[in-house]
Amino acid sequence: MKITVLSLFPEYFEPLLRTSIIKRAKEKDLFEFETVNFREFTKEKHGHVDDTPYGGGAGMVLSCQPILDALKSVRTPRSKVILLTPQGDVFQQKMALDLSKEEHLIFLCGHYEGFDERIRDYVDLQVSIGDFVLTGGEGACMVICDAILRLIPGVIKQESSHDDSFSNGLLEYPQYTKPPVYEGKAVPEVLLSGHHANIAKYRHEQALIKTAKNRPDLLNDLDLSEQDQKVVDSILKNK
Ligand code: 6GU
Repeated sequence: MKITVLSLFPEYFEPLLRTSIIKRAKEKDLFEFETVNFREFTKEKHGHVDDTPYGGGAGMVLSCQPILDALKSVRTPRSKVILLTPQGDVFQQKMALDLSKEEHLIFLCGHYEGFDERIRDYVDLQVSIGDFVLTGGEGACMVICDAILRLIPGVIKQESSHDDSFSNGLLEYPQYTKPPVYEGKAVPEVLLSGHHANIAKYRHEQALIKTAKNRPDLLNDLDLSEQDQKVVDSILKNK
C-alpha cells in the first residue's frame, strides 16, 4: 500500500507517522507514505493556488491547475483518487476495509472555501467523515488514513480488528481488565468463568444491547435472529 497526500500543509501528517502503531508499521515498511504540496505546481506568478469565486461570495476557491497538475504527476492507472469534502460519501468501516486492499491511494485535501467544481471530474471517490465542517481536508484525511492503515495485515494483531465496532454491524462488546472489583464495581462473573461458549454468547448479547441503546440506527441494516431480535426489542421497549 502506498498513500500519497496532496496538501498545502504536509506538516499535518508528521505526528501521525511519528507516533505509536502507525509509526511502528512505517518502520516495518508495511506501507509507503508521501506528501506532495500542490503549491509547488502552480503556474500563477505569485504562487497562488486559489482565486475568488465566479458569481461572487465569500472566501476563495482552489483552482484546477495546481491540483490537477500535481495529481497528474503522481497518478498511475492503478491509483485510487479520493477527494476530501463534507459533500462526499460518509466514511465507514466497510469503506476503510475496501480501501485497505488498494495498491495506491491518493488523497486531495482542500483548504479554505472549497474546490473548483471541475476538479471532481478527476477523482474516483469523494469522502466526508461526518456532518460538520473542518477548516481543511487534512484532519479528515488523517482520520481516514489511520482507519485504513490499521487494517493492513501486520499493523495490529489480526484478531484485534475482528471484533472491532462496526465490523459485524454492531458496536463492540464491553471489555474489562484487572482488578475484578473496582470501587465496588465488579467485572461480570461470566468473564471470569473460563467458559468460552458462555463468554461468546454473553459478549454477543452485550454488543446487541449496546448497539440498541447507543446506535439503534445500525440495527436497520442487520438480519437479526429471532433470539437477537427479542434482546433488541426488550432494550428498545425500556428506552
Ligand atoms: Cl473530508 N473535509 C472538510 N473540510 N470538512 C469535513 C470533512 C472533510 N468531513 C467532515 N467535515
